Amino acid sequence: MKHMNKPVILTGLRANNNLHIGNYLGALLPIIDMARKRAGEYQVNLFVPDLHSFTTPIDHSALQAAIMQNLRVFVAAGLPLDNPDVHVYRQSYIPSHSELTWILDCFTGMGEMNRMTQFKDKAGKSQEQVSVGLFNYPVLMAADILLHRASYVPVGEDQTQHLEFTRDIAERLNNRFGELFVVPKPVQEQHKFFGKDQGLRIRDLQEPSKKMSKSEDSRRGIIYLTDTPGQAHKKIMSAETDSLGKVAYDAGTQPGISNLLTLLALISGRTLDDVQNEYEGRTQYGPLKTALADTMAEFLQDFQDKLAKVDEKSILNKLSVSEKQMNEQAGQVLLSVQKAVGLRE
Ligand code: AQP
Repeated sequence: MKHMNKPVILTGLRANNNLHIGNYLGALLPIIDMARKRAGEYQVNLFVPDLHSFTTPIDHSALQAAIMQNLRVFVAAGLPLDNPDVHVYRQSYIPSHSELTWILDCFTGMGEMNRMTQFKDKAGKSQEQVSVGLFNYPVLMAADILLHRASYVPVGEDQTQHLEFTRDIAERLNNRFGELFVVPKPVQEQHKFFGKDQGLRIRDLQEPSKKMSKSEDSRRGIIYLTDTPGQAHKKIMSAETDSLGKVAYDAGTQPGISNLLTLLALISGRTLDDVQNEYEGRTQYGPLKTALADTMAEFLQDFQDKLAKVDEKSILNKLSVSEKQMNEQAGQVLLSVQKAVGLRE
């Protein structure tokens, strides 16, 4: 199979816990929007990075179910499985991901990985078991992107540094060995492509100074896609705000309120400007919370109705086609790298 010539948009979501609204808005919605609206112009790869799933400790007996749940979420969120330009796969079913990671590892400096702030954050949280896998995972992420020649990678703001690293390592090997990799677009260009000014960071509702995160304990601060509409409503109504008593968008001084404005805009499909015009300057926070809580409850009801109707058989069929195609496509890139570094004739 020849390389497909369409630019590739790619993203993945770990199956290590229930997905939350930050995962949905930061990574899933942008790629699914592209898959639905601009089908034909791009190749769209949405995958489950199952090898990434246990960089932090998990219940391994639940991994298979979590992988299938992620795939069902992709479909409920609108991924068009019948589009031949859309590919859905599990990372560990494409062994080239692991092989390229090893090769890239040997061209990556310890210092580079040491600078990754996400590692520092996560290692700080799970002191007891910080694995080499967690330290190394940006390299696996780079392999995920480079093997499929992806130009656009919708991810949340927390992954920006890893994307920069992917560009660096791709350029490093291209400079040394010739044009092996498509270098993903610079981050600002990516934001523009997905219609944003900057990377998205949805914040924890209880601790708005932090990002909403799957592995946080503060379950009251996280809206899971599997929360009942009633649970989500309650969480939003009890979201932490501030005592300034005036609605304004300023993530520095009013992170809680800014988070609610951002969520309302994204969930209702309105622009942030529009939502700001409606709420800024108001002295009560209740109406903003109620509007978001109602909109979120409606969104979750609709999403979960769709999730209940997802047909697993169509997912399994798609996986078997995509995994075969992606093994061929990724295998070609891996072979060119193996030749460049002297592993193959
Ligand atoms: N709060 C967030 N706001 C916007 N985007 C976010 N993402 C994660 N949190 C937010 C994006 O979702 C994708 C999922 O990546 P992942 O499954 O590899 O998980 P992660 O990056 O480790 O983040 P999580 O889901 O919150 O898990 P933990 O608890 O491990 O930190 C990525 O594109 C990410 O940017």
